[in-house]
Amino acid sequence: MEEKDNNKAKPTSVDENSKNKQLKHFRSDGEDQYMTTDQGLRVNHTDDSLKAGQRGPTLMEDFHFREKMTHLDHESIPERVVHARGSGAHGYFQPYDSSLKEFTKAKFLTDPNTKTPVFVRFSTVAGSRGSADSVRDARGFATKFYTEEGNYDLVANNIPVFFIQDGIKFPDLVHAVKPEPDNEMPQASAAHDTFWDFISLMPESTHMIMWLLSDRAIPRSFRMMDGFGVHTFRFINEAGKSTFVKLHWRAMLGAHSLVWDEAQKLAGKDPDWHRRDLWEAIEMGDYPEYELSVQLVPEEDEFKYDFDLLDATKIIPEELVPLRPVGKMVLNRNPDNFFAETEQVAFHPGNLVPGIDVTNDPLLQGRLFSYLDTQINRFSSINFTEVPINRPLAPVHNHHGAGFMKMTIGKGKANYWPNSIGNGCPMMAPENMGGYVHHMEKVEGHKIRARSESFNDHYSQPTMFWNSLTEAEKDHLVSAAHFELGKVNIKAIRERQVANFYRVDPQFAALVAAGIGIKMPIDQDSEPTGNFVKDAASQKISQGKSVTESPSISMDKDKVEGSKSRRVAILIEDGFDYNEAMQVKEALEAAGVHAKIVSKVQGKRISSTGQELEVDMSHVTTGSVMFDAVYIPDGEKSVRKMMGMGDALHFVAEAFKHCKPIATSGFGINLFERAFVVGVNFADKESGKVVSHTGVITAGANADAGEFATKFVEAIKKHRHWDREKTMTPA
Ligand code: HDE
Repeated sequence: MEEKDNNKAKPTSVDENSKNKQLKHFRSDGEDQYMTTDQGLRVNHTDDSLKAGQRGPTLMEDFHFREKMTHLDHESIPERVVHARGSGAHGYFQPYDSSLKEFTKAKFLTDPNTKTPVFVRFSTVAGSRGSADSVRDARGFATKFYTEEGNYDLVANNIPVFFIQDGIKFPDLVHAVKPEPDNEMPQASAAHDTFWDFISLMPESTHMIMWLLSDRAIPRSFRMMDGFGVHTFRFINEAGKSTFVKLHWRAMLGAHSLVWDEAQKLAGKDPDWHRRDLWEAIEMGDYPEYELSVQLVPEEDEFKYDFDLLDATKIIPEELVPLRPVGKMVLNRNPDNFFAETEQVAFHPGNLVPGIDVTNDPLLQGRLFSYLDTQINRFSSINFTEVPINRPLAPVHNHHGAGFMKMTIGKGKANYWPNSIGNGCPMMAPENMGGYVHHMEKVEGHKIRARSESFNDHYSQPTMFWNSLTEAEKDHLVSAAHFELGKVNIKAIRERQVANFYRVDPQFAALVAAGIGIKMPIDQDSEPTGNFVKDAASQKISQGKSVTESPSISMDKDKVEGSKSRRVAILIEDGFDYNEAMQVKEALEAAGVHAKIVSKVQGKRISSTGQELEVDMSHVTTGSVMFDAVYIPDGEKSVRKMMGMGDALHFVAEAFKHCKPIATSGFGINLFERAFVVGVNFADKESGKVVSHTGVITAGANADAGEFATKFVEAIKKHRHWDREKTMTPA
């Protein structure tokens, strides 16, 4: 067929607002409008059904009642089989420069003048739609880029490796981690027998398990976690040259975590913790930002490493291939409607644009089938791509047929290719007109159901992971293992997992064993399961490059410090020191910190000098776990009241236990003492000194409030003060 060159065939131009403008056509807010039926008929009465007599039965002919009720009855769709619990936001992505052109022809990655609209959905993996946000789990971090060349989806997680190496094991993994089939327990938790039974029989999961037991699996906020494409993909440049690539999001606020005790309490105090944090941050203008960076590996280096680039249980340590920054994503708009946008958004790692292609990673290959398939289950229709949030900005023309809820009205007779009746349209796009051409790769081999031996080393990288952590991070990981395996009833499973950990590091295994009733030494004879095959690739890989430690793995060593958008509770009762409280509050706000006044009950509190201050939250509605730091202003009467108040003492003791910055001055130091703030140097109560020790800031009654506030902000910037864990007595 002859190609047609007309204006319609030109690529759409996309800017930051393009998706918003497209969505505008679908929005309806009902403001100043009459209520109508779905047929547009104005409704005159919606409080009573149509009856045969005032006390008579409802009539079948009440079309308004039937329509209203039927809608409610059909208001749900199947939740995602995994990643059911999620939260979304709109924003844009912009590359820093065009330097990536050398490697990829993807325009949205190489044109610094284009802000490509994005929609991001963050999620947990195991829990149902209504489960708590703060559970221990990997987090999904899926981004849809509405590029001028079509939608590109980067469907990532906040952990750079995965449990399994081949997609065919995914159903087993998901069954094992989900609530057990007989009693549907536990919800949103991997701490149960079936999960650890499977994991302990799957040595390839060991690396992911190390990450899952680490603080990465309990992020402080979606805004404070990194994202990883996990698989090795390919970039393709204009000349058709391929380069292997790993894609990473780095949170500009740094990656920070909760502590486990806090995470569990948050699940009760505020199950929407991450969702609320994301929503409020965007509403307040604290837009979450992430830097996209890549690790590039030339094709010639495919076999240079001692792991296989196609094995999704391995990272490429940054020490071997450094991160190269590409651009920045900003999330600046909350959705208008959760269901229409966040629930209906449908991602697929196979949504690619020219310049990006997949590899033979067998996990990725499995995903390429699953995502489209699962959307058809969720939407009961192949036409989910026409739902506003999923529509590309690039025009869509093809001969796809009908199906449930077809929105587009295809014109003309020719719904097949080739055709002459429709002038050969829509036509094929040559590569230089944006037509997607798959990278040509030579593939040869026996048809075989097996795993390459180059995937066979399950322990070197978990050992590297362990070696890379700080002492505090190691402690947290061991405690996490005590919790997760402590909930496993069958001792043989616990033993088997300890045996796996022994291969990672004998000392680590011993620390875990000591907390879960397993005696060391354990039997070391069991061989990893799996069906491994030696192939050419594995022969070459065994000579490769590796590192035994990768500091960038550690959140603590790689810490980005900052106070912006942190939350501080200011605890007061009547008689607080107004001047000091206001000075500190202003200093906090100047540092981008959000301060909330917390008191026993809501209403106004009166200071020692007669000023009134409105309370934001009462003790029953909040808790220390909902804040990053706590401050108690001086004021003898206020402090004395709190010293006799369990809620206030618990607030301070718990924040201290969770290694958060806590600050007080003058008489407030008495409160700290009563709240068992121990192992810490305090300022002399009557002095003019400020003392900052392990994130506990105390000031004498005559100290300078400015200096006090500055030291407090410095401590907040550090996030958590893990050094405190060694000295304190738990509250
Ligand atoms: Fe997914 N995954 N996955 N996954 N995944 C889904 O698709 C699947 C994997 C990820 O916010 C499902 O629409 C298979 C790795 C995210 O809507 C499903 C395999 C990574 C989301 C599915 C994997 C992910 C999903 C469920 C192994 C990180 C949420 C609902 C072969 C790189 C997207 C849906 C959203 C969702 C399949 C492994 C990330 C069933 C078969 C590795 C962020 O299709």
